[in-house]
Amino acid sequence: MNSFFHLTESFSLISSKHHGGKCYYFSTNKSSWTKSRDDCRAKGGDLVKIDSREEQEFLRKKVRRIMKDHEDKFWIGLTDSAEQGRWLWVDGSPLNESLSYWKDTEPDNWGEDDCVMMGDKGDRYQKSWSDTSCKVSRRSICEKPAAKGQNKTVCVIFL
Ligand SMILES: [Ca+2]
Ligand SMILES: [Ca+2]
Repeated sequence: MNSFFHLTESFSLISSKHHGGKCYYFSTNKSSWTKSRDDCRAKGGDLVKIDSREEQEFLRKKVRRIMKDHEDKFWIGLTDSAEQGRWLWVDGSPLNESLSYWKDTEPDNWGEDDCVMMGDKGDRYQKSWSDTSCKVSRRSICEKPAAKGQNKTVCVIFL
């Protein structure tokens, strides 16, 4: 795939003055959290930041469909590597507690887990995040704002 975003399903883009559209790339290869982030940035995006319940639901359902097995989870752009327990998104903003979707026993910092992955094949509920070692190779979700004229993208507008 040469293009950043390849078409895996179609979404209708609806213009809105107040909400920007977002495009996502779900990687097929697996890398560490840092390498995954570098790869997203090299493509003009970054690891995904989840800003709303709608976005969490969209991503959770999408990931559940494309996970190959229960361990096939995806990196998102959230880490506490700078300071234990202080969760920051890749843009430097702190995690909003009301928009946190940790699984029930997470985050547990087990083995000094500092990076966040999402995905649960069997989960019918909203919570799907876990902290885990940043060094493990996983698939990842890149995000960038929707641009005009992008046709072959996985883009969605949250109204
Ligand atoms: Ca940690
Ligand atoms: Ca954990």
